[in-house]
Amino acid sequence: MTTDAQGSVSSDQTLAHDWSQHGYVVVPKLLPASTTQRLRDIAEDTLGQWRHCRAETGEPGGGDEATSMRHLNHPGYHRSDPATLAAVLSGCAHPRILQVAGALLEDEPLFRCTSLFFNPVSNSRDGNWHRDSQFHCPDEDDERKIIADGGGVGRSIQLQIALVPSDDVEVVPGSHVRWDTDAEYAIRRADEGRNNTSPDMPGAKRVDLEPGDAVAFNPMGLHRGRYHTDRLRRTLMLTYTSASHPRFDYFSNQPWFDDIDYLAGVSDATRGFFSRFVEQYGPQWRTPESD
Ligand SMILES: O=C(O)CCC(=O)C(=O)O
Ligand SMILES: [Fe+2]
Repeated sequence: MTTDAQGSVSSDQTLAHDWSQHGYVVVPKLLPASTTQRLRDIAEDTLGQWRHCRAETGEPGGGDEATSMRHLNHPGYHRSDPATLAAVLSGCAHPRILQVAGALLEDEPLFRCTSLFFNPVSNSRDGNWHRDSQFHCPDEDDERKIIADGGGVGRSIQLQIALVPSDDVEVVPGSHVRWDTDAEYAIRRADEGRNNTSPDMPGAKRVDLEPGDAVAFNPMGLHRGRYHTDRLRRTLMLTYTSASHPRFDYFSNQPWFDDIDYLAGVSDATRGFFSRFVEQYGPQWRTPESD
């Protein structure tokens, strides 16, 4: 990225253009090598803890086939070294990341959650082609409507940062703003998803990332991951919504932000960024129904 103001503005415009056109953008070298390495070390340690004891439940996080975990910023993973929590939170509020997220959303980015994708220990498999909309609206007509209304463009971004080299994500460029073609539908939804791991998705594009590179994709477009035991995967995913489209659910329900010391180790700018998250969702996680 260029550092002068004008260059930076025009590259952000290109990002925003590509995002609305293709539903995804790759940002090479989004994070410096030292930050990426630090986050990789923390992710490794957090994953080890999660396998043994998931901070949210006190139970083992997942078996050998697991491929993702959420909420790496839960304080339970950082009791022995609070500096690791500050590093994760500072990563989420990294100025360059917020600049990219703001350019894509064309709005103030609101924090949503942290996730880690990793290779399983057993059961290699290619992921299911999907649109995340199919999880929110099992009714196909509702889903069609969301996509026809613009695929939620500008509402949410999933920013995946490779902590080790990765070409595990595939997308179908442009699919975020239109319904499936017959061939796509036959893979994604037909026959109750029997063909949804097909390698023959037309127009599929595999995204190649080096450590510190990122891909942001619109989860309403067609996409999938890959989970092979022999391909090391450590991808940190930071999710943001547009501040005007908040969504309260498992991902944004993070009552630990109310702990008095939770933001103690971070800069004023990082604290300011998360204060908007707490303002938005705190009233909901403080009501008994959100448990
Ligand atoms: O990166 C992956 O493995 C899949 C991610 C995905 O489908 C999602 O976060 O919506
Ligand atoms: Fe997805």
